Amino acid sequence: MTELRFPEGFVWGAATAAYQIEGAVREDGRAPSIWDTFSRTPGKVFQGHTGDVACDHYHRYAEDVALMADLGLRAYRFSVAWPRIRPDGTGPVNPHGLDFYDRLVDALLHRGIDPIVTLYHWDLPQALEDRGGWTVRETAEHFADYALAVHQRLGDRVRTWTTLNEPWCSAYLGYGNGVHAPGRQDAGAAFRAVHHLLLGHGLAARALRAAGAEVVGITLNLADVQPADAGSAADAAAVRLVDGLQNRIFLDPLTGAGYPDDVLAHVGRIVEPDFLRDGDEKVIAAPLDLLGLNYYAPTYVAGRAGGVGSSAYPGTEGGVEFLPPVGPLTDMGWMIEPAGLTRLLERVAADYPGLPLIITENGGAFPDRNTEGTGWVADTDRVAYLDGHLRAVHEAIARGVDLRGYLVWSLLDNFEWAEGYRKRFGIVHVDYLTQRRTPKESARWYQEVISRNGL
Ligand code: PNW
Repeated sequence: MTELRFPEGFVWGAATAAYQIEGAVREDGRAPSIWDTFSRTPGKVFQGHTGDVACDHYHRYAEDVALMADLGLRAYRFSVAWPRIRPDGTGPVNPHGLDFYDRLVDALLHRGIDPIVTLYHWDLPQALEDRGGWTVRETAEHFADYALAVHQRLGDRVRTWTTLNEPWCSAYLGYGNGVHAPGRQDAGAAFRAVHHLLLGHGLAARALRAAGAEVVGITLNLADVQPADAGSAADAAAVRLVDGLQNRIFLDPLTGAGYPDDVLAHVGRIVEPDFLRDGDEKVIAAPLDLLGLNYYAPTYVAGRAGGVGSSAYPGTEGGVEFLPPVGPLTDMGWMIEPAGLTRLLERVAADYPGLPLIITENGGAFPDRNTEGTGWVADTDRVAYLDGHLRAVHEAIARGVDLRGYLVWSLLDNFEWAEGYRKRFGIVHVDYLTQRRTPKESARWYQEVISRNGL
């Protein structure tokens, strides 16, 4: 294969999220989040798994940072647990919660690893959910207050701040179909949540900027939506609807264009949009320095009367058919299609020009082999997945997309939300009985990619 080199200064890193790795859910003043509550609710998470211990990263962060340094990571994306910082959501800031991230940031900087902070990766304080969660406006205001508290402590050392991770998941899976915490099943609530998440982003972005944050961004899980039949008008209409619900509903208001008319009309058929207020769109359009994209798999749809639709896309029932994924698939049952990443990057760059992009998550769940005794974890499938997607990334850059970096999901095997620990995304294997970390073949491969700045 021809050698592919990446641009000078391309950011190579890995990503994680607080609830998925930290454990220590009752330590140093942390209060429950919606994921503590949800994971304790029978039937919600595979075999009742919880994040109580997870990778015990809260206690083993120093070892984990050493591992990152060994792999040569230039950047590490982690999330701050809101319930550690403001345990009851509205009361005083908990300095002990901030202490942990203080230590983590220092450890990263000591190793020359650039910290990329995510302020919200789904662990809303339960106390705020009890007051209505993301369906109420106050949560957006509390989020901005919390963001500022974190910035006050870490802002002298952290350059890059992202507000939300994947608000699509928080809103549609958390409030729409209930597959994620808080497990509500109400399409109207999902759209309320979309708006308040965006508003929270805007308020926090403004506050962070005013406090001197250098780079302010957000991470979205945009979809590469493709028609079953490229010549079909019905399929094109289905693509437009799903694209509206997953991509344009976030991208358009974030970039100053406001909510698209077709999306507003669709939402208006499901819920009275009394939560939209004058001036909100201006807040949401706070200047962005960076847009993080998470990409795993493409979405193929057809427009079909009576199509079953998807509970994850309110209002698609009866008109849209989501095509079953076709192989090869990951352990999540997600299609492996690197070309979708190139298409997505080119589309975002074309329709929302001038916005620097970074891949904040990409990776695959695969079963590991040969973990016994040898100290070697063979994950050839993951190496192939990452290699294919990095080639796709390189192609997008070659076509002119302003892509600044790539963060693999994930550094460690971890708590994969409703799937619990049975799905492994890590480039480093975690033995949950001993908490032993073993870099997989993919970690060694990635180390090589980073050191050569290329494939
Ligand atoms: C993302 N979907 O979640 C999250 O940001 C990570 O925390 C997670 O571990 C990773 O991707 C792998 O799942 C998603 O149903 C969860 O489309 C579900 C979906 C997409 C992303």
